[in-house]
Amino acid sequence: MLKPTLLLLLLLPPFLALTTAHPDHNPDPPKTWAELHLEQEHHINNFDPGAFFTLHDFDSSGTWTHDEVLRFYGLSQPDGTFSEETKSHVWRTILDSIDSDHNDEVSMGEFLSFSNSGNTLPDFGVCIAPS
Ligand SMILES: [Ca+2]
Ligand SMILES: [Ca+2]
Repeated sequence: MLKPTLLLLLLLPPFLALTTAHPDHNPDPPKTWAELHLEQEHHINNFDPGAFFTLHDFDSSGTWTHDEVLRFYGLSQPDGTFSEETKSHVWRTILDSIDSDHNDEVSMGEFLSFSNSGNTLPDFGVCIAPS
């Protein structure tokens, strides 16, 4: 049987690692674009695909359309910051990877099966939109 002090020593290292870690140092695997987006834009720290979908279905239609996807990627500024080519590339990439029934919209079911297969939304390097 272990003595209490030995037990404490065995438990100590992970505890120390947690408490002494520098706040800016993140030992977790790199976050996905969607996780970062939720944190930075919506202050939500636990990624949930269903919640993510609903949050960005701006008109509550049950699907993501071209405009909604461009909007949450921060590409919908009217000032011409992003070229039509970039926008179309983003939209085609999303459709190609998620729109399994090819109706040019992304449904909640399509996004959930995309996420549940271990896929994450691509980072196009165009976000995060300035607040
Ligand atoms: Ca919608
Ligand atoms: Ca679809």
